Amino acid sequence: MNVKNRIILAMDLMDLDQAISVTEQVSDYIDTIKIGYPLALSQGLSCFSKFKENFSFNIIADFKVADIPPTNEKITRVTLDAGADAIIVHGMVGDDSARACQEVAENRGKEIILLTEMSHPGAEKFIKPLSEDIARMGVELGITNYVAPSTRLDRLEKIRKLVGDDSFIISPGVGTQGGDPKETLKYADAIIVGRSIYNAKEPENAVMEILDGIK
Ligand code: FNU
Repeated sequence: MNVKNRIILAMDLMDLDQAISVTEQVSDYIDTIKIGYPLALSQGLSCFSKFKENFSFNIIADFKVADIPPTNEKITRVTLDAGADAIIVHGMVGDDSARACQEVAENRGKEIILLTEMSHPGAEKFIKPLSEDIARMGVELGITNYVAPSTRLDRLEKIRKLVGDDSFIISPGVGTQGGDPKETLKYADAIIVGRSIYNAKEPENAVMEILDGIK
């Protein structure tokens, strides 16, 4: 995975025109966008092709796929065939469910990204105690892309150690959730940033400030 300037834009605005307009304002600095349920459920999966038409960006579908293998297979197939280049998959549902997504992606020359530990406070209770095992499972499955939190750097560092330096870690929680871009990039390959960019008065300046900070 290659991410320009190590910043992934989390586009959770729910109006397509607004989402495209904000993305346009930062398109000199960004080439990877993460689209999740807020935009995809409001606008339909066709929003992937709309973004592809407007920008030559890589699209990560943040659908946190977490179902039985046959359902995971269908969700991954329809998402990747709609134009996403990669899909985020929950690790907590086990290796058979993750493998179902992995097979679909591999058949299409696309990628899955395994979610190990989430960034919000509630993740401490159930996901955090499991996240190291989830990372180990990912390594056993040969998965090379991971999501790990920027809000708990000790956990991000631990997950980096488990998945190895050759794996690609993308890290949400930067900015509004409290994570620091530069510190996060000591362990992650790219940061995921949403509200601090798309809610900024001047999204381009917000990106440039982050870029200054991570130099
Ligand atoms: P922002 N996201 C997250 N934490 O925040 N996919 C996770 O553990 C995770 C995510 C997403 O806070 C979240 O849904 F696995 O506005 C949102 O799209 O910068 C983005 O990352 C963070 O947005």
